[in-house]
Amino acid sequence: MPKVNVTEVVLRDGHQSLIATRMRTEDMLPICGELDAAGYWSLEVWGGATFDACLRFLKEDPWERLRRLREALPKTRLQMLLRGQNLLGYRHYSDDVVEAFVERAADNGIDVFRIFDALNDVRNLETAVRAVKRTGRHAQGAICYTISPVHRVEDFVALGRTLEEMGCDSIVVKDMAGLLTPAAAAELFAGLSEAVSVPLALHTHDSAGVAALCQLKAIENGCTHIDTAISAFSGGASHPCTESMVVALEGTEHDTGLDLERLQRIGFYFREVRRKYHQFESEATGIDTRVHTFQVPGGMISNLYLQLREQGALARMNEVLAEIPRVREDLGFPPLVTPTSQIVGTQAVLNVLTGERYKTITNEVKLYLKGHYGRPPGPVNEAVRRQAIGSEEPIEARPADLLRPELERLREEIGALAGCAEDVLTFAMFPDVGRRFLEERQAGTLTPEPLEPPAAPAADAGPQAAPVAFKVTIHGETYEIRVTGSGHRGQGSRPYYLVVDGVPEEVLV
Ligand code: PYR
Repeated sequence: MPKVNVTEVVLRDGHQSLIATRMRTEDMLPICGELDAAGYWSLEVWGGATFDACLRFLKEDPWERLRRLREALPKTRLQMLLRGQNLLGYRHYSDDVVEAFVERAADNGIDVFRIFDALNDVRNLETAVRAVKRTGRHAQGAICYTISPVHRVEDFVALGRTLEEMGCDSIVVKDMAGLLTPAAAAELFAGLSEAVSVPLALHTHDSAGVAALCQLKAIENGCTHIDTAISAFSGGASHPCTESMVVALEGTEHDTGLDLERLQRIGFYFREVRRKYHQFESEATGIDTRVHTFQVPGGMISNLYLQLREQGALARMNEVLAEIPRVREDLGFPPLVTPTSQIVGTQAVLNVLTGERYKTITNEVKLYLKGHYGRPPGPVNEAVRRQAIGSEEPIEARPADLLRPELERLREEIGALAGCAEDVLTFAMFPDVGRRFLEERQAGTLTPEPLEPPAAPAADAGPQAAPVAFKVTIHGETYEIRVTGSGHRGQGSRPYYLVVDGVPEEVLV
């Protein structure tokens, strides 16, 4: 038995973090034979943003994707990321929708449900965990890791104990922003492994470039399951590299037991796949330690970048980054993950662009302050709360207790467009996008967003194919280079005249 079990995330979080969740099923299926034979503990293949991206951009039925992956991956556990009572959407759904969703996901092929709540409010996990246990599948409870004056190691350890008491089969530390440091990982896992007896996993992003070090320290302190992404989709906003972790642990008491050569073949396959999606490459692909300055996850920085660019306000980026921790503090230090990252990020943008903090307050911030997302981790700013919701008292109840069963109404509303229970759930989670998808499917007009022609692989460039524009990274700095002179590759030391950041330079090749 391998001492450290590996969950491969390339088919979910790897491409969600690096190419805006755009990988199509057609690029997953050809490599499934190798993935299935690799001996992974599980493959994360579904959930998170993949469901939305399938409907909105790829025009694929996410349920059909799951069934096809299940068929192509008969031996390996299939895993999904579930946003607790938010399922795969951005608001709370009623319990009957959560129960039906879990039941259908299990029936279509999910073995392991990783369940988190952005506020670590366990009341938002209860229904999903119970529903998973009813199906007999593996319920993995998540601790959303963050740093703040109200998040102490002992609180995370206590949360771990609660998750175990709720019946979770394992517990994952979900470091979605890549905020862990090796020392913090060691302390946290030492505490958790003393407090609970279920297996412990670590999911961390490499935004600051220290994720592999964190995994090693976690493993040395009782973590037995790690999430990694195959090389082509690893690093930066994504995860530690699978092959590297296998090499690092090989021959030690923590050996993963995975076959490196097979992983290398898988890595090369995905290298080619990634080229196809070059138009979606995130701004936050590389290492960015600003996550430790602003506690802003890499994916959120790239979203903000796009939002501000669209509004011609890119120059305000640093002000927005500085505003995010202030809004977060006003809201009682929520961990930044879906949906709180969107709630805090949008309010921070408004606070900066309107020129006055909280002049305009989003509906989501109002709902948050009314308690409809759950209990904030720390005290909220009373003045902001008054400004947002006046004298209204926040609710004390579990938010979903205020929601009436809605499945029957949704079934009636979508009517004949839904061919099965799965279609009703698609509509339940995404009323607009889901309905449009079902209508287009019925009309036979589903058309995926177009892909730009692939970037030519280096091997395709023949000896005469001198590039006219390319990027060069020197000591970590990337230069846009345009060739302005003449010359042919392979002709000894003829000079190329390059423009490096606007300055022509002569280089010998
Ligand atoms: C998601 O909710 O999609 C994350 O990856 C956290």
